[in-house]
Amino acid sequence: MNYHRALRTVLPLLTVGIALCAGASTAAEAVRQPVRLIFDTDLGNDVDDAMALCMIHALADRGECELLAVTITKDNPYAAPMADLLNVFYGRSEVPIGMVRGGVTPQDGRYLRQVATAQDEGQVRYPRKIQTGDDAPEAVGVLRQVLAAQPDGSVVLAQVGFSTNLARLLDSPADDVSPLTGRELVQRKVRLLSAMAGAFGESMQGRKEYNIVTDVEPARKLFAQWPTPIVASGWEIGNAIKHTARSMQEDYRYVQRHPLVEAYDYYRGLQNDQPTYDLTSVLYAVRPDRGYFDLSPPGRIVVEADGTTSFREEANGPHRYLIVDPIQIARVREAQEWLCSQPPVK
Ligand SMILES: [Ca+2]
Repeated sequence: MNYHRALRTVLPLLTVGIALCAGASTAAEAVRQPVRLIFDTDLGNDVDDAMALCMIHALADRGECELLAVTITKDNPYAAPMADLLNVFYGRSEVPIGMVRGGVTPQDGRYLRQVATAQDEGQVRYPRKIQTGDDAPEAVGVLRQVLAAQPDGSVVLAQVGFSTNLARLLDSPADDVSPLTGRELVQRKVRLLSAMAGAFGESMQGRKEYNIVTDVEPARKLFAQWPTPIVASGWEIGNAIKHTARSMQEDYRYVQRHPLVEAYDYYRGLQNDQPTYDLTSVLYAVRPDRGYFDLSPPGRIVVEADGTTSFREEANGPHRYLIVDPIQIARVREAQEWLCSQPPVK
């Protein structure tokens, strides 16, 4: 083969190669973009919401996600202050916080008031901007405002409490913030809903999962009408992956007092392991392709009137649920413990 013939043979291959490389690097750039994340939580009913929020801040410090807003479905005056003091602790006091009005579970729970009002020598132990839930704007308005400002198809929502806020968002009409209805806004802006909700698999049949059964009608609406893919982390996932007491005892020594350790101690006790329901939804939302979880086939999750959840396979169905094997359980536990206990960059 003479030189020119060789060149004629090689050049198209080179061109294809360069194009492939360019494509690959564009894809890699896209992967490196932080996940635009909204965290919707019933913070205060269990301590895993607080753990999940700490994990989000660690992932944000690593450039893996951007926390756009925290919206709250627990209607207690100390829930928003708790979210705020964690945001301040991790150097993100600017994150908008939206509060449900007329929501469920108004009771204090075991740690919100204690951590929010803790004092040292007459000074509040964990500074915050929000003194009570009334200081925070209503959640649906916050969701509409934040979503309207984001690029199309870019937002991931992690819902780890009740479906109150997101069901109301679907019903929200066009307003000054956006000419789109809530449903249209979600369809336009949201890429994925990662939800801690339900219980799946044969051994879970008939189980009424807390996030669903505590506010069942919004949950029924959400799973019937939400216009983007949903990946659910069922009760069985977080229950199988226990955060160890040892991590809470040993991994937070970078600071004298840590609001998460205090909350954990009030809620669970530092001698006890803790299921990681909400953490798994956040981990999947930000790192969906790291092999931490397997996914069910596509299908449809249906919430029954009694709060049980069922799943039926359906080609191109919009819903899936997480599955873990023993090796994944160990990997996820380790990742979650490191992320939760990662010192703030601020
Ligand atoms: Ca929760």
